[in-house]
Amino acid sequence: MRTLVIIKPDGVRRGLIGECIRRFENYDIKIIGLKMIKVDRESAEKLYAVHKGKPFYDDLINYITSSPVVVSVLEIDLEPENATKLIRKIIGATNPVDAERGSIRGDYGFSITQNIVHASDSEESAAYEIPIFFDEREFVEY
Ligand code: FUP
Repeated sequence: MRTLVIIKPDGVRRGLIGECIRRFENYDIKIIGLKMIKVDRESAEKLYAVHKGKPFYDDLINYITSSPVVVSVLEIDLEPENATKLIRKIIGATNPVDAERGSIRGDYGFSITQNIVHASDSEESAAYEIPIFFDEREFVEY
C-alpha cells in the first residue's frame, strides 16, 4: 500500500526530518517520493476537507501553510489494514499526550495541532491525499 506522510512545519523547524525518516526506514518501508514544499492554501483545504467546519479547522490550515514541510509517499509491502496500523504505530496517536513512547508524537510531540507528522489513515484517504502533492511521474521504482 502507498501512503502519504508529511513532516509538518514544527517537525521541519525542530530539525526532526531525519529522525522521522529514520523511523520509517527502520521498517521495511520504501520511500518512492520525497520533496520539500510550502503548502499553498488550496492544497491545505483539500487535505483537510474532512475537518471543514470544525473548531480547529482554521488553525490547522494556517499552521500547515505557515512554513515548509516535507511530503513523502511511502510504499509498504503489507495489505492496507496492516500497513495503516504500522504507520499509526510509528507516528502515534493524534494527541501527543495519548501517543505511546517510542512513537514520533509520543517522543517529540507537545501539541495536538503541532503534532509533527501527518499520515493517511486508510487506503481511501491515501488515494485522495497523494495526488494533492504528487504526480504519478514523480515516483521512482527500485
Ligand atoms: P491524524 O490522523 O492523527 O493526523 O489526526 P486527524 O486526521 O484526526 O486530525 C488531523 C489534524 O487535525 C491533526 F493532526 C491535528 C488536528 N486536530 C486538532 O487540532 N484538534 C482535534 O481535536 C483533532 C485534530
